[in-house]
Amino acid sequence: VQLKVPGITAFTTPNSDFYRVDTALTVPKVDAGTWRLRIHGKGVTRPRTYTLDQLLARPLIERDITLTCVSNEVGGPYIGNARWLGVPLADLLEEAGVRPPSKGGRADQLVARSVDGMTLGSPVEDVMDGRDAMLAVGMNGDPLPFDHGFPVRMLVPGLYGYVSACKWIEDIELTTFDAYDPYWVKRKWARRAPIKTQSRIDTPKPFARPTVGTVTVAGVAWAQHRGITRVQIRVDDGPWQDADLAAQAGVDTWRQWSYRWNATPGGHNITVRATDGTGQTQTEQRTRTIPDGASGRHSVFVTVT
Ligand SMILES: Nc1nc2c(c(=O)[nH]1)N[C@H]1C(S)=C(S)[C@@H](COP(=O)(O)O)O[C@H]1N2
Ligand SMILES: [Mo]
Repeated sequence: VQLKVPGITAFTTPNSDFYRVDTALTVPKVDAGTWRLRIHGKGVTRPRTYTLDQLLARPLIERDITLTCVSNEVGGPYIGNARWLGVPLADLLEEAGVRPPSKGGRADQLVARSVDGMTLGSPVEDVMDGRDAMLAVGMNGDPLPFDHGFPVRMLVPGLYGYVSACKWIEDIELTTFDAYDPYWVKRKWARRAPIKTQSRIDTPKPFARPTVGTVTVAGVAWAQHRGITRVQIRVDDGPWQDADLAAQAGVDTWRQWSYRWNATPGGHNITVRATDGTGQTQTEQRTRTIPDGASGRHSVFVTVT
């Protein structure tokens, strides 16, 4: 999964480098001993409250999942990939008596609340459709860092962070999209926000001055929960050329790619596009990040000397 190309983003993002996006002016320092998680609401026949020890005593899964912020611009840095250890969330919901809408459940929105009052809403259907939605307690072999939600955060592969990745979580309420708008939805962001297919050129950097000959163009592409099946590169107005893909870790992670370019003298624009596991190619249409994530293609301008 890791190509040996200088300048490419590491497949696994170290915890110390992992982007941080939240509204917390001071990071909550939750006492793990007194922390509780409550699950309640519409269609919950057996409301439950868990301690951290009770969660840790359950079977845990460990998965590579790439997290992305909806506010990430095309080519931007608000994306990271980690190996998360956690409790499967669908199991907890099933124990509480929750059924997804497709099986007659009355709640279509799961609202997660944090100790600092943030609210995030995810589709119950997505959380229970078999993907690795989890309550994460570990990140890259360490306990969850304070910055990333200690002691427990939620993760749902395929959804932007603001509709899935509640840090410092303490409450899960089953409700409907009609009945409740969480924090960012009240501020005009979309109710539902699956991650858009995207790709980024990590090397060469914008305005680099590589020398004539073979230049390795490389980067990452992501379409969480659909996977990446193809990445293509275009130089100036030339034809799209297939890049080489690194092995795919899974459909929920980004995928590295590289392309050996025979660089000729002068200024050149290099553009990337990715195709996801459903066969859809990333759109050329540029949109802003609000309301449901930026689309469009990343390109870099370089001068070959
Ligand atoms: N409690 C809380 N959880 C939160 C947020 C927040 O502001 N408060 N921000 C969300 C957003 S917008 C994103 S993109 C992810 C970022 O997670 P990270 O900071 O661990 O990268 O956390 C989500 N969970
Ligand atoms: Mo975000």
